Amino acid sequence: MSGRFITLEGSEGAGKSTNVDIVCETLTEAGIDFIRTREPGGTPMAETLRDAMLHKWDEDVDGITELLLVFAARAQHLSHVIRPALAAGQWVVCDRFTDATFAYQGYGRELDLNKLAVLESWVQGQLQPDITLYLDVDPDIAEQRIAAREKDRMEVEQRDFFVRVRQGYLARAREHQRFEVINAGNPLLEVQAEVRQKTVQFIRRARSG
Ligand code: Z5A
Repeated sequence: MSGRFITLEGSEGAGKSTNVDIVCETLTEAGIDFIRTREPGGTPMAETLRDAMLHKWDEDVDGITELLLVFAARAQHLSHVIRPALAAGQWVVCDRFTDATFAYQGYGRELDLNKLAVLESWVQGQLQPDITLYLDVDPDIAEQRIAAREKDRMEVEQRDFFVRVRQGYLARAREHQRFEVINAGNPLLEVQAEVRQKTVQFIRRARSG
């Protein structure tokens, strides 16, 4: 069986970290050889670009700077980690990928979606995730969940920003059949059960096709 590319997406507070664990547990139980990685990041250099992007600078960070940092990190991640793993037949579980760029920089920062699409095609070529588990949650619920933790430069954005981010994800979900939208406003155990079920179904489809 060839490698498969699984991504998880969602706004902060959607429970992404918790549910990436569930996907990985399910793959392990199925005996699948996989790597777990994240964006921005995934290589030492890309992690440095992530730090630069999330750091609370004393100067305003231009939206275009933010966009290019994300794609610079992605180019490095793709060539050093994601493409080699897929070529070796491994599965890749990635915490966020380009759908996050459309949601945060495209819809959140209101940058030109056509320019994002050009960068996407330049950096990734034809490569797209095989399945994207999108954890959808109301921004007000998400805000309550992360209220106690220390916030990075993105997390301190206002509610309107996160409303647009959610609209962006839902627009991507309508456009791409690989999306599985999961109601992450439900209790954690229910969300985890659904993530497990979707992962099992995807493994079955991969094994039969
Ligand atoms: N970013 C970008 O702008 N452009 C891009 O192209 C990419 C990324 C790739 C870092 O991402 C930032 O980069 C992110 C988008 C931007 N910024 N923001 N904002 P990240 O993935 O590292 O950051 P994060 O969204 O903060 O991730 P996280 O911590 O992994 O996510 P989380 O959804 O908050 O997960 P959690 O820690 O599992 O859950 C939060 C809390 O909620 C925790 O206490 C859980 O126990 C609780 N929880 C989770 N699910 C539930 C349910 N169902 N019920 C009740 N409580 C729950």
